[in-house]
Amino acid sequence: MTIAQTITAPATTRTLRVGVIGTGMIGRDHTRRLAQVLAGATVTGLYDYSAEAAAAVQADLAPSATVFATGEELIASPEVDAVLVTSPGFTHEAYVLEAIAAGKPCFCEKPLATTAEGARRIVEAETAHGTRLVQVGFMRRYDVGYRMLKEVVDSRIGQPLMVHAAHRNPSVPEQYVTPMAIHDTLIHEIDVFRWLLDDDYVSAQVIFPRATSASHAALKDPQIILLETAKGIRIDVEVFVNCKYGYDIQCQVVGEEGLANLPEPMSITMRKDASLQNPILTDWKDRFVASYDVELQDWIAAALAGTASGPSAWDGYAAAVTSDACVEAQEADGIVKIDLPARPALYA
Ligand code: NAD
Ligand code: ISE
Repeated sequence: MTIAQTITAPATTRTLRVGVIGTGMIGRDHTRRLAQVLAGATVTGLYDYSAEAAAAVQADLAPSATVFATGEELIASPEVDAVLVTSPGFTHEAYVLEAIAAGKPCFCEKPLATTAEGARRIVEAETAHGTRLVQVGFMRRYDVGYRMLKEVVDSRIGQPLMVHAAHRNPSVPEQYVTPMAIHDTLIHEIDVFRWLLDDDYVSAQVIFPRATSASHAALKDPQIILLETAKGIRIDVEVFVNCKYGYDIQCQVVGEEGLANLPEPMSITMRKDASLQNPILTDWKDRFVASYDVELQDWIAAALAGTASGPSAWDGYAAAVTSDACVEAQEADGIVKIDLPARPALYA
């Protein structure tokens, strides 16, 4: 099997002029990609709530970009063909709606919106516009390991019956609270399993094991999320955001004829000091570094053609509906039903 994770330059000599809203951790990293790694794009606009943060990224990575006074001015600017939204989740909806109103392609980091209603408004605006403009930053769909896993799940292990998964972060900032385990962290699994299994969710439940001592009044850690799909597949995901030892993403799909595991990231095995050793990554930026490159190159190609591909606003909406149900399940002490309306033709 050959599944390459390569960057393909767009088939045009035009350059996409991108405005970046939110120049924090991932905004800076995506600006670096656009400015230094990928083909076909240049960063012409920057905006951050903190003027210093925008100025620092301008100085380090995009000296010819204009720093705008507001995100709205950036979106409206004739210097900006397409918009990259990397501000905090609660700000996404307004910026994405503004980009759609301006008819400009928009890459929005996850989550598309922090509530299902917010994501629904984006779906409605894009549907009214009539063509796709929005790509959501669900980069795992571009990860070579998940792509290899999907090929095996689709063709080699019979019908999938169960998925066992884990999403572990070594630690999280103090402001990370219990619901964030869902809409900040689990949201990656919520999206990637819809894509991997070609299925939608019908119910969710959350179980809290014994808490780690790194938990606090506003954070219960770890959590186990149980999802059920329309085809009857059962998924369990352990979210453990203070696991200490590393950044570890695990996924095993059990089918009726075999089982398949997500590959481990490539690393050197050492025999040393009377032990067999394999390093484990500690940062999500390194674990998915190539996927971010490929997803943004895909976005550039589609945006140059005036549209979007990859994970859609509908996928962002489906993830938001599921997230809302999981957050409800954190409180509900039982099973919460998930009801997704019919998918509009634009996203068929
Ligand atoms: P961050 O806090 O490091 O950066 C956010 C930046 O946005 C800050 O510089 C802040 O000043 C700025 N900001 C705040 N309010 C703003 C507003 N109203 N308008 C414009 N800018 C504003 O956060 P981050 O880790 O870079 O996360 C940003 C987004 O990216 C989040 O939605 C997060 O979930 C997502 N993210 C995705 C991944 C992934 O793996 N795909 C990884 C990390 C973060
Ligand atoms: C972060 O925002 C991400 O998106 C990372 O991929 C995830 O592992 C982490 O838990 C989130 O906080």
